[in-house]
Amino acid sequence: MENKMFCYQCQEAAGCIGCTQRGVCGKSPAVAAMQDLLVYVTKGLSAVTTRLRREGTEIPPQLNHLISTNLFVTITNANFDEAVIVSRIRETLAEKERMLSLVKNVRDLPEAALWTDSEENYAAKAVHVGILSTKNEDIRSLRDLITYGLKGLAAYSKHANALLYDDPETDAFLQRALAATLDDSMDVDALVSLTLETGKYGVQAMALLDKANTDTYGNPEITQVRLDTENRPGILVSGHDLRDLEMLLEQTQGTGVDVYTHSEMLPAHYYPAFKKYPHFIGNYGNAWWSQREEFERFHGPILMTTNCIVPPKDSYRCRLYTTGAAGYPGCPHISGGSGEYKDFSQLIAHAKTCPPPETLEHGCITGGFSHAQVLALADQVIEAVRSGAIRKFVVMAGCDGRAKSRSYYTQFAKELPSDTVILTAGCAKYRYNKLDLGDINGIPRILDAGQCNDSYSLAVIALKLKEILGADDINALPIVYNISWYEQKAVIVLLALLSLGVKQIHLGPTLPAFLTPNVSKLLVERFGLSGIGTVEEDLKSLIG
Ligand code: FSO
Ligand code: SF4
Repeated sequence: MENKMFCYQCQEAAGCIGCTQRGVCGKSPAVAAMQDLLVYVTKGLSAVTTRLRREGTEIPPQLNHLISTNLFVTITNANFDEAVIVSRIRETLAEKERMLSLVKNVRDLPEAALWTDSEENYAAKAVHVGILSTKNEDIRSLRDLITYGLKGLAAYSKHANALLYDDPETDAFLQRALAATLDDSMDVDALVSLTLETGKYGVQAMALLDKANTDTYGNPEITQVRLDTENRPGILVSGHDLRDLEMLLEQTQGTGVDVYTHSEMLPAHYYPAFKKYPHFIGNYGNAWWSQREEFERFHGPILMTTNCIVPPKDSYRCRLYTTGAAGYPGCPHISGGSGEYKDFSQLIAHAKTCPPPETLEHGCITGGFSHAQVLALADQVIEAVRSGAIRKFVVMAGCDGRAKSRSYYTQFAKELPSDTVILTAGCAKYRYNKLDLGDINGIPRILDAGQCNDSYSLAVIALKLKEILGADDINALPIVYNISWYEQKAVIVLLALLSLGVKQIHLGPTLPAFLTPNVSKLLVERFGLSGIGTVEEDLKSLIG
């Protein structure tokens, strides 16, 4: 087995260049190779489905789901289980062969659409289909920017699919764009257009998920979430999948087992539908990267519904369960596809044998400021803007991460002038959501809209403000953007904002390693995208 790897898809890529030995995330070269091959065969299948659509053949929803889930599996910190990835490659190749037999004209299909082989040759093939197989650096950079944006888009589609919401138009785009990254006739200009189109469909995917979540669970509302614990055994739910949480809450009712959220699951508390469960206690811990200490002290089973998994310590490895696109070798996986019932009885029985969680914190945090809630307060908000009580909104959405340099965001939040309000979404919030920044005429200075996909809510709020204030340009609003990123869902959020015309976004703590100087220059010139500087410099340039 070839032991080299190259991965640069997340913000923690080694040396801001790429991981070549073992991922900073813990990904092994063997898993990296199988992820590369899974992306390759998924692109091949997408080239086939795209050709079939052109020929008038309908693509079944299960195939769209297979493609989205494949991409989700390869997102940073989602799935470390080589056997699972290999079985997905096998299934994808089988589906691809079946679909290929329906194609009337196979001329000019890319090699990935035609390749198939047996499992013993996967490793040898993977060596030739990784990131570095595209030789021109700028083309590679744009292909990867699109591919990573599509991974984020696929993740959001999969969550919507879990609630039985589908958008065949977005699926068709995703597959067409994946196929286009194999197309050598796509030059820099064509790939730049496709990048923006990816952002446009990113907005559409986030809108679909917003609709799925709010139709199913109601509109998030202002909520105080407990940070302490009860004296009963508990299950901790992490990741982003609300449907998984719902099934677990149903099944734990009356069992004496409590349920707590972790990291990106915190916003579940804001939905009316989850408030009816008295055993849904509160939020435990912080952003994904501090899980090794926090999971140890939780004492009960932990359910990872998506990323971000950190390779577990032995002390709690047997308590870590995965489901959906998430996976970790040796940790039990709860099966069940979109729309299927998942049986969590194993976790519940396990929880009953565990001591209650150790309390990490006391008090509450407030959240639930999604678009419907903010629009319900529109009069109050507009009055505060018109009177000058609110000078600026600062969008600080995105992800958190391990890097020490991310203390910048805590400092930035602390030093923002008292007439500014932070709009946040995603796990980035944990850098400042427990600070007491007070309020402006009753409007809290930190408004948490929800998970990273709820950045869509922030865009809806911006567009509504534009309408009410009669601004002719989204960039004329008193809103500035200081976004932090980590993995590929943040890439689709960024592309979505660019496609909505947002300019002068600050992105940190470092710019993506997959942007070449030429592609960075292009983003700077066209969109005014920039990295971060010191807190003082950025306060000056963003707030004035
Ligand atoms: Fe964070 Fe992880 Fe939501 Fe990401 S928990 S880093 S952008 O998966 O998806 O914000
Ligand atoms: Fe490295 Fe990030 Fe890739 Fe993991 S996902 S191997 S940390 S670049």
